[in-house]
Amino acid sequence: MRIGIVCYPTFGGSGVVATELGLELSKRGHNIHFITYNQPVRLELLGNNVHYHEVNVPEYPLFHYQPYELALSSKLVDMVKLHKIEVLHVHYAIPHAYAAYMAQKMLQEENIYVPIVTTLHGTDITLVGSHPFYKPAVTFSINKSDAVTAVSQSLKNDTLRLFDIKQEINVVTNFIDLKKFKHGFTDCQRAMMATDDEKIITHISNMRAVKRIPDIINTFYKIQQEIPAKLMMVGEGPEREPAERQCRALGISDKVVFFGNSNEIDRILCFSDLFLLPSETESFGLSALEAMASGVPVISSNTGGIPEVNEDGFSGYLSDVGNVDEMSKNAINILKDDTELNRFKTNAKEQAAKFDILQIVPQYEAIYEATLAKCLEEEV
Ligand code: GMT
Repeated sequence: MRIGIVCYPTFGGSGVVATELGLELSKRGHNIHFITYNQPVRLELLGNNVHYHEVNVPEYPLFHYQPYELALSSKLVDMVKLHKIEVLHVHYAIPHAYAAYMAQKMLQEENIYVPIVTTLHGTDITLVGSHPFYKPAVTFSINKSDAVTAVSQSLKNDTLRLFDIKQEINVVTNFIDLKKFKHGFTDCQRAMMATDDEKIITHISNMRAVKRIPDIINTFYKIQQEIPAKLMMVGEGPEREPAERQCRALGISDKVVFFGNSNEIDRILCFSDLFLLPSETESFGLSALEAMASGVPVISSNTGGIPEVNEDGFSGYLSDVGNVDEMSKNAINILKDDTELNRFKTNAKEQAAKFDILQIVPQYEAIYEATLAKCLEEEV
């Protein structure tokens, strides 16, 4: 199948999922066309059946806002025609589902029908999409998609609660390429980050308010009072600077490393003992799944789709949003005893195995096939 994938090319989870999906589909013989404004960060290798088409939005001084949706829909029209793309799979509803619908309409004028599969990822529904500024357009473009998927049951429920949806929503969970983690890093170089008696605690995100970065620092502050530890903060975002200030105020700057964005997530997870994800809302928590696949237990909030990923008392612990006391107690319980820590590490791997890419990608293939078949049937 020739599949066009539209996504954000950044370090955010939706872009990572879209890229890993495209790469796996290409290994399964499909022809993949990534159409976005930059080469996706996890897309290192282009080849015979993995292509990248850049969407350019030339600056024009008249425009206060440069019209990306317009440029994207025009590019989609051109790429569908040029490469005979059969399905467009758009990740994150805003503005991708909307732009894809416009492209579909333009192509219909030339008697070409390209079905649209929209995958909802989280904040496109829970934070941004449900804002009155965007809601009519988001509702419209979800309803006009030929197939819709959500990355967790919780996100499906939120979508049905927040929008007037006439479409069926299929839950296709996020996934992990277990092979990569099995044969991942063995040479962690842990000694570069901490002494033998120190535990390593990690957080990875785009450091927006929704991630509750102050809770991470406060949880770590309590942990390090009981157990020698270091905190690895990975990612960039508006909450990074305030977090650095918070560490200085608490006198723990020498125990906290801010990495910025990193393409070496597997190396960092390889030397981590515990992962923190206390988010306000989280449709899935891909970063927690990546941690678990590396054998790192997760201390998280119990919000949104996280309980579908992290099993309380097995792969880690879940607490109410903001309950820093409980999160730090749970963390200390896991970290203080090596037998307990190793049990949680093994469990985390076992839990992650439920989300193996090999189980999930066929679900997307089946959706593409069913959507194409339905469109062909309607044409006849
Ligand atoms: O919030 C992020 O970290 C980025 C955002 C995105 O769309 O890039 O993540 C959302 O999609 C991820 C992939 O499906 C999910 O794992 C995240 O839970 C979700 N974020 C939120 O719901 C806050």
